[in-house]
Amino acid sequence: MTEMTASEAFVETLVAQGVKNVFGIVGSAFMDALDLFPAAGIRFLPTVHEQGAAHMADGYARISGKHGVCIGQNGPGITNFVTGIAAAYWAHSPVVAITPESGTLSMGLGGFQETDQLPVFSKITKYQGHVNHPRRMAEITARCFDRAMLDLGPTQLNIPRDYFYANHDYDIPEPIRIERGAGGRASLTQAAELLAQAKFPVIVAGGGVIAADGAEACIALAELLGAPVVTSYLHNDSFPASHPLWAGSLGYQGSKAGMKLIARADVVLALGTRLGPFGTLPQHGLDYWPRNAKIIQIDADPKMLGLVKKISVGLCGDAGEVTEALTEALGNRSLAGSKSREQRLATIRDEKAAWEDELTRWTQETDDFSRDVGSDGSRMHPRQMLRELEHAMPKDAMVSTDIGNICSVSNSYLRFDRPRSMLAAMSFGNCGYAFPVAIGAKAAAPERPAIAYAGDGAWTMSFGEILTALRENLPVTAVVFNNGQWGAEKKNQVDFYARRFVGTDLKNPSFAAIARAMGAEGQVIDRVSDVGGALEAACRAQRDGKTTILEMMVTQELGDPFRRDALSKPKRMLEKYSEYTVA
Ligand SMILES: Cc1ncc(C[n+]2csc(CCOP(=O)(O)OP(=O)(O)O)c2C)c(N)n1
Ligand SMILES: [Mg+2]
Repeated sequence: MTEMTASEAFVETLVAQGVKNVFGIVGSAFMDALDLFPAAGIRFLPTVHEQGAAHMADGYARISGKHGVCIGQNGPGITNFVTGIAAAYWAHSPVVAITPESGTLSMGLGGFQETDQLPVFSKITKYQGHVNHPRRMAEITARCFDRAMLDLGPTQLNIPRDYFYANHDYDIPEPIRIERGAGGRASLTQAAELLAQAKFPVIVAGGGVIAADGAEACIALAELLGAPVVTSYLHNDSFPASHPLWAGSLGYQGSKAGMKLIARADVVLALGTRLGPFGTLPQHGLDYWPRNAKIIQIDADPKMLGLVKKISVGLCGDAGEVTEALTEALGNRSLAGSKSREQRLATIRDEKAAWEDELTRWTQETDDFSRDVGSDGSRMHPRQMLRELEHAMPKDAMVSTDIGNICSVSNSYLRFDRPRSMLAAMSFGNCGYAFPVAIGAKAAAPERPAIAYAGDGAWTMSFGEILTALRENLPVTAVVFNNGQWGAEKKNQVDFYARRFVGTDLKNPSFAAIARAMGAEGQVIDRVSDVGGALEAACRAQRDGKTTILEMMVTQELGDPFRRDALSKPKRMLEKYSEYTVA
């Protein structure tokens, strides 16, 4: 035990947990601790908005595999975190949100910047630590960091602001990191048995493979089985796209090849994925989920096992270690799928070739609305632009994607060879996600190009963070799809509301000019032939510290909608609304 102030105990615990970067906006509530950050070797990265800080912490965590940390002023600074923390929750990011609170002596009196901060985060955190006595500062701080890693998700560290000022004897806890292990023995044997009997095994590689650094193990097992590997929704980086067994991603705007292959599976090995409902919905008119297949599911969180899809065997463990154990267990068994291995490899090749061919020919959308609005010759067809971006993408790029129609269509064109490369808004699906996340990613890996894809609507929610990229020397590239509309939502009005557009048209300024005015590089691109070169140049410019906004002028055509499953044809009962149906 050493006598120190609570601020010192807090900062020393951060140091013990390996914290090097903290995102946030300055506030009196934690200034006594903030004052020590430089001496403790912790960089404070001021952002434009606390939502941006939470997203940056998320991007930082997902790229580095370490904690992402954000902090803000009690009350409004903390409520500004909410969307970012909710997104991190569904991305399984070990983010620690440090939330200084009103002082204990005024709490409940409705003083200044007061709100009850624990209920706000209760459903979007894995653990909430409340420092209920200054003497517990180090203990509870450490627990929030330990639990974020243990449960892989955000935790909240709530600290009454007056508690920074005490002094006591403190022990700074060592971080607790547990080995998750390879799951139960009996279940492993059962799983190995099912895989050995499988005639057409298919692997779904999810975020758990990335979190466990289990990509190599996944490749080894896939090769042993001769099994195609599909990646789970928006985890396109969980299996290398250049590998012959890669079959692309499931879910919205995913790979038809992957969907057709998994439809044929008799055994599915779901590795580190909760098989989320949105990520397994029918797509491209394909209801591909193999209802009669045996499903083996592996997840670090036992509560995910069998939650969404019916399973035959559930294994709670580390996706990498379970996979290694399965490979070992299968090493000395004969595999029923061996006989058809060559045939299966040929099927994988054929399905992939057919899908690539279809993507190459799919240069524009062909529904009536897209035909009506897609012929503006001064603008690019989104799919052609996305294909060019794909071809020009640097090998080591980190790409974050927002929520929107074009960002979603990009799913088919985003391929990666290394894990920790794709950062999408995942199942929380908030607009305004991608750009701050790319800045956080850059802080974690300054040597890699960081690229954000964002629609124009989402961009206007987030472009203020250009200032953070510039001020903190975290150069990134934003690719902004300027189609003058909240396209993804407009698509619903096209399909269900007879093109009655309410609130979906956007009148835009020049985003490139705004970027330049803010001190970044800004470029307008309206020819497909310029796309690849512009992306390459912008990524190169990151090495010279330059942040570039590429404003892509695209037509208003729209790909398939997000939620065909969730909308119904409008029904009207009142006479005055009788015309408000589908034409
Ligand atoms: C914070 C937030 N607000 C609203 C929505 C609903 N929403 C989903 S997609 C979308 C439109 C996105 O438009 P844009 O960013 O311009 O991309 P586009 O669809 O035009 O490609 C909206 C408003 C959301 N997902 N998140
Ligand atoms: Mg748009």
